[in-house]
Amino acid sequence: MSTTATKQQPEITKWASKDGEFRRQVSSFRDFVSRDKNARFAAEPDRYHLYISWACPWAHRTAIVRQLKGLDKIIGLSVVDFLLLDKGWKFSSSEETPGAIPDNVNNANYIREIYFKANPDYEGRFTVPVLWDKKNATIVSNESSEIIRMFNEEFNDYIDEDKKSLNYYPENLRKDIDELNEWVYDTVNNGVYKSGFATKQTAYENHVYPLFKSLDRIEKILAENEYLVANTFTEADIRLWTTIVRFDPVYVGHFKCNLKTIEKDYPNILRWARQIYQKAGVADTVNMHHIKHHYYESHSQINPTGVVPVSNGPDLSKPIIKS
Ligand SMILES: N[C@@H](CCC(=O)N[C@@H](CS)C(=O)NCC(=O)O)C(=O)O
Repeated sequence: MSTTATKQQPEITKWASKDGEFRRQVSSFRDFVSRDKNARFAAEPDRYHLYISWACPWAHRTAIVRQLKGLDKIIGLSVVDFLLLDKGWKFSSSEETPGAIPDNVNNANYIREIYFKANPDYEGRFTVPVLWDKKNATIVSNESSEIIRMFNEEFNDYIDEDKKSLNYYPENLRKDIDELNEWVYDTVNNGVYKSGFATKQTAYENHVYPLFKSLDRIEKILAENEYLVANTFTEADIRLWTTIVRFDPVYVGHFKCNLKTIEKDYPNILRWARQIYQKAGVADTVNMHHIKHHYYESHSQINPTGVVPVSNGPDLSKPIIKS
């Protein structure tokens, strides 16, 4: 057994604290890729590699921005198996698990090996996404909200001309985007997890009602606007969207977020979700098999039978009806 395997790590199977509340760990690698050529992590083509899970909503954000900005040509991608079991995220071949992409950079079998390569004393959780720097052989960042900001701007010298002007965090909208991100993160992106992983009734109810209050608030915004902030497609939309895509097929049932559904009760959120799904490249980042099988087969404390429901949620490829 390797030394890394004997380290004390938080148990993957235990999601909630004693009080029944789920608390997400703060990401620990927080460096930034910079367009400045002298920076430690300077932007360069074929230097950085992105590790994701198609199932994970946080990793999904990074896959979307990589695709929209045309960074797929200069930033490599590995995709873990959808099953998250005791040793954490694992790599599989695409024959074993269609949609998986093995690690051809570090040749790891598990994501944890990448964390230990970057820091042999690492004691946190082994989460995706991970942005890896091949030159320094280390992790730049494991925080999706910061990886999408790097992808948005720092690689512009190396991408196609038509993609350079795409800016999902424009200077003049930053304050409004930040403000919206804050409550959407707390009550929606993380709200579904806090509801679903709660192990006490009060903990669950403390999060499920605010979640739907926020969805109602979002529905109102989208009744009058095409996008969340200033009628402009921004990172605020991308960050919320990965949760909405998973909402009906997974969170309604698996996480007990069942006061309403997107398909039946939120026509404007549905219209907006279709609009984003139909942007070039975005549909390629949605792997509903990985999404459903991850949640329903990995969280045995919630779904011990591992049976996966049949519906994929609303058909997002349908023509958009504007109300
Ligand atoms: N703050 C992180 C959160 C990432 C995260 O929690 N990823 C989950 C998957 S959805 C994960 O990898 N969990 C594995 C674990 O906690 O063991 C981000 O936004 O990048």
